[in-house]
Amino acid sequence: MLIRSKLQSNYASKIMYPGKYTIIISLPLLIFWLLYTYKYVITFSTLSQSEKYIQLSDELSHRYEFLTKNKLLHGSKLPSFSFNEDVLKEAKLTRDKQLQQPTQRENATLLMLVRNWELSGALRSMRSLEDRFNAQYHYDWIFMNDVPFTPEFIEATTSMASGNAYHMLIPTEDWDCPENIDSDFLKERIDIMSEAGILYGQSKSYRNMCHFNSGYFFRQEILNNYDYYFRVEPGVEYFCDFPYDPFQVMHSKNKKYGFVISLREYEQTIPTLWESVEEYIDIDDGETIDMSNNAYDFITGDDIVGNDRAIYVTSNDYNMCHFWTNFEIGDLNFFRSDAYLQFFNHLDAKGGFYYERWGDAPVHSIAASLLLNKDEIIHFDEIGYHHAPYFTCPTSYNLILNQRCLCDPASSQNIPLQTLSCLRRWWKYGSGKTFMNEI
Ligand SMILES: Nc1nc2c(ncn2[C@@H]2O[C@H](COP(=O)(O)OP(=O)(O)O)[C@@H](O)[C@H]2O)c(=O)[nH]1
Ligand SMILES: [Mg+2]
Repeated sequence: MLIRSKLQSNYASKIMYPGKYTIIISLPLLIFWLLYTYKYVITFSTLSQSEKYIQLSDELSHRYEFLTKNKLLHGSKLPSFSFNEDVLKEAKLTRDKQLQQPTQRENATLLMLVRNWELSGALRSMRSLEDRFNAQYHYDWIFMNDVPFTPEFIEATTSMASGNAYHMLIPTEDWDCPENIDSDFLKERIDIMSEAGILYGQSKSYRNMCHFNSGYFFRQEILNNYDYYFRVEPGVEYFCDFPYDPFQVMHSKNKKYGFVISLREYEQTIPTLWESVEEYIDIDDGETIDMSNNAYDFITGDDIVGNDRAIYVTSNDYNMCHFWTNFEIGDLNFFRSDAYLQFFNHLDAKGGFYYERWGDAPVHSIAASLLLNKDEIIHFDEIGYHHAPYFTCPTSYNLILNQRCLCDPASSQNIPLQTLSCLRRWWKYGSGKTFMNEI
C-alpha cells in the first residue's frame, strides 16, 4: 500500500513538475509558436473576404495534395500481383514531366460552378476535357460554389486536374436575391410557374445560378488574373480530341465569344425579356450597339432557312435563338466591359431573373449578338460535345477519324441540323460557317 502510494506520488510529481531542462528547451519553442500564430492571425484578419477564401482553399488543397499524392505514391503497399512495384512512382514522374513541358498558353482558365454532391459528374467532365484537350496544356481549373467545398471535393478535383486547381466560395451578396426583389411577389411567381410545370420554375437556387452566371461570375476576384474562361459543367462529355487550343484560336482571331450548340429558349421563362432589351436598345441609342455589323438578324426574324421548318409563335421579334451556355468560351474583358455591365444592370433592375426565371443563356446570347461585331463570335465546328439531352458531333468523316471522335453524327440527338437548332440561322445571319470563312 505504502509502496503503491509512493509510486503514485513519484509519477504525479513527474507529470506535474517538468524538469528545468524541459522548460529551457520548450520555452523558446512555445514563444516561437505563439509569435507565428499571432502573425498568422493578424495577417489573415487584414485580408479581404475573397483573399481569405483563396488562402483557405489553398491550404486545404495543399493539405490533401500531400495526403493523396505523396502518401499514395511513396507509402502505399501494392497488391502482390502487381507486375511493377514502381508503377505508381512512374505514373507520377510521367505526369510531372508533362507538367514541365513548355507549351505556349493563353491567359485562360477552365471554370466550373458546381455543388458538392455533383462531384462524380464534375470528375467525369474533368477527365473527358483533360484527356481530349487539357492534358497537353495544363490550364488552371477554378471551381465556384455558394457553400464551402468539402475536403473530399477539393481533394478529388485537385488530383484530377493537370493544372492548378482553385476552389472559391462565392460571397453571399453575389449569389443571393438582390434587394430590389419583392419576396412575396417572388413566392407568388414561383407558385404559378411551378404549377404550370415550367422547367426549374419552382427553383429559387436555379434563379440565383442564372443571375450569378449573367452578372457576377466574371466579377469574382480570382478571375481578375485571366483573360479567357472555358465554362464546364458536371456530367458533360467532349467526344473528340481537340484539334487546337480554343483559347489560342480566340486570341489569334480576335474572338470574344465561342459556342458549339445553339437552340431555342422556352418563351415562358422570358415573357418580358425582349421588351426590356428593346428599351435598352433605345436608351443606348447607338452608343455601344452597332446594328451595322452585329448579329441582330440572327436573334430576330423567323424566316425559313434551309430545311428549317420550325414554327415558333413568339409574341415579339426575338426568335428565342440562344447559344447553349453550358459550353461557353468567352473573353472576360467583354463581360467586364462597361457596355456589358450597363446592359446587365438594365435587365437586373427589371427583376425578370427572379420573377420570370430568365436564363443566363438568352442573356449572354442577346448581349453578344447586340454588343459584339458578329465576326467576334465563333462557332467551334470541330468540337464534339454532349450535355443531356443533346449533343453535337462533327459531320466530316475525316475529322471524326482524325480526332478519334466517339459520336454518331446520324443520331437523333445530334442537334445541329435539327428543327430546334439555330445553327442554320447562324450560318446565314451570323458569321457563317467556320471552314468557309477560312478559305
Ligand atoms: N454551386 C451551385 N451550383 C449550381 C447551383 N445550381 C446550379 N448550379 C451549377 O450551375 C450549372 C447549371 O446547372 P444545371 O443544374 O446543370 O442546369 P441545366 O444545365 O440548365 O439543366 C451547373 O454547373 C451546376 O452545377 C447551386 O445552387 N449552387
Ligand atoms: Mg447542366
